[in-house]
Amino acid sequence: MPTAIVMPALGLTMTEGVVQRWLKRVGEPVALDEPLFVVETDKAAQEVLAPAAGILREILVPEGASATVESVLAYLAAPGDALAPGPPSTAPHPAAGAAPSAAPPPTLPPPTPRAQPPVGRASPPTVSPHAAPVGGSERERLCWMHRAMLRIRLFDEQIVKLFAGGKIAGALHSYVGEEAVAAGVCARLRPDDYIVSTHRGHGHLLAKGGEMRRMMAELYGRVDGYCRGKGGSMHITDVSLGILGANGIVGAGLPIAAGAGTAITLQGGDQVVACFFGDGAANTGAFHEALNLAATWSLPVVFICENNLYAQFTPQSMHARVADLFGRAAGYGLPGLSVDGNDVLAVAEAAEAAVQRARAGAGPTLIEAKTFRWFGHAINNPASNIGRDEAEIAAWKARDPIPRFERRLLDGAVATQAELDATRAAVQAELEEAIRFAEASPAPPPEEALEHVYTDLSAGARR
Ligand SMILES: Cc1ncc(C[n+]2csc(CCOP(=O)(O)OP(=O)(O)O)c2C)c(N)n1
Ligand SMILES: [Mg+2]
Repeated sequence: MPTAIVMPALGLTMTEGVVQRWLKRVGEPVALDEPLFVVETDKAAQEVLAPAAGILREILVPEGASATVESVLAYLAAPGDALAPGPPSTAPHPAAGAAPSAAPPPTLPPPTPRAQPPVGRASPPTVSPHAAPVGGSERERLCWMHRAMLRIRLFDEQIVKLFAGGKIAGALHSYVGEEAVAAGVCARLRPDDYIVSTHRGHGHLLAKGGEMRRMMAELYGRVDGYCRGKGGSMHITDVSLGILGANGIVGAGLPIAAGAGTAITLQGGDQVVACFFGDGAANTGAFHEALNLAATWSLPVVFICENNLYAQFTPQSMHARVADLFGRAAGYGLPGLSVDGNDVLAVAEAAEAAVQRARAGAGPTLIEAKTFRWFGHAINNPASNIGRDEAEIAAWKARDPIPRFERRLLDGAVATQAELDATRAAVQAELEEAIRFAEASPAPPPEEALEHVYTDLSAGARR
């Protein structure tokens, strides 16, 4: 059976696009996920990947012509089928004419396995050199996790010093101690998967493949920052990396993750949304609504509760009757589990199963990662360090996820001490370059202050 290649929807508002260029000629072999053609919309030009391997058999829409979303542009013949005579089947693509409606339906169709990427799937967003390797060897993946944790740790320790030295200002919530959660989860995500983050957003961003230099420039409030210096760590966003935003409103990320999961489902995509939030957020109404919706509609979301035992200054025993928050999943009919959030391998293993489940259309999972933050709630609020239990902090520092993992890498002969040292030195060099980059970047002009507040969805909105 030939595979129909259709015009993909590259955005929620896209109705048609122009085939700017075919990257293969009729008769040429095409590999799965190989760039096949370039689509131009009113916003950008984007490569589209082949949804299957085969031979490009027929092009129906020539270069320069436009076509509506979901209309058939070409056919790919299966490799063994390539020379079979006769026209390809003219049966419409299953999704043709079934463009998603603007409002979500009351119920979504039952989950369908998503092992095959949808026809016409757009190419993934930017693939960062810092993102977790897709494929590759197990050693590569383990070394990536080590490097990812070090990038977060060194960056975070540095920004605490920069804040103390008056170089950066504003709200600053340290993620030191919790690195294994971001690194373990992001180790199992693809570049085109999404994350939704919290007020400790810089750690998640770095783990998803963000650049230190642009994150640093953001904290310096400079134009080369991810949000042109106007977001800080608490609102950091880069959609091209799949980072749908950090959020200063506790719990507010969960419905955004459910919304993104709904969009993926309606568009027939196979991406997954990883939603990070804290133990405090697990007490908000948004947590319960999002879990219920995601379970009911089998949305491709992995909920990761970073249980660092405190919500701001309040210990968990004072804000919840239960010690294990993952048990709340049962109330909504999704699997819940708890992992040692200071063990990056345990986190990655739990994430792997949850991501696979979500990608296969089987629905969401709640992972509770028990961990601890070494600093008080907010660096900009020194009072948040007062009255902390020093013995408790020392006990958690003894379980520091980074030396623990380094020991495992050494014991398992995955890396030598010299290699671990080299990684640390490379991360340190990246950090120093990031500071130079941020300090050289100009401040945004004052007249930009009200720009980028709204999207341009309506004509009257300010861009
Ligand atoms: C809706 C809302 N309520 C209260 C706050 C004030 N606040 C900021 S962080 C925080 C605690 C969050 O705790 P948790 O979810 O456990 O995240 P953690 O800081 O431990 O990472 C609170 C109450 C807020 N930002 N938003
Ligand atoms: Mg907490």
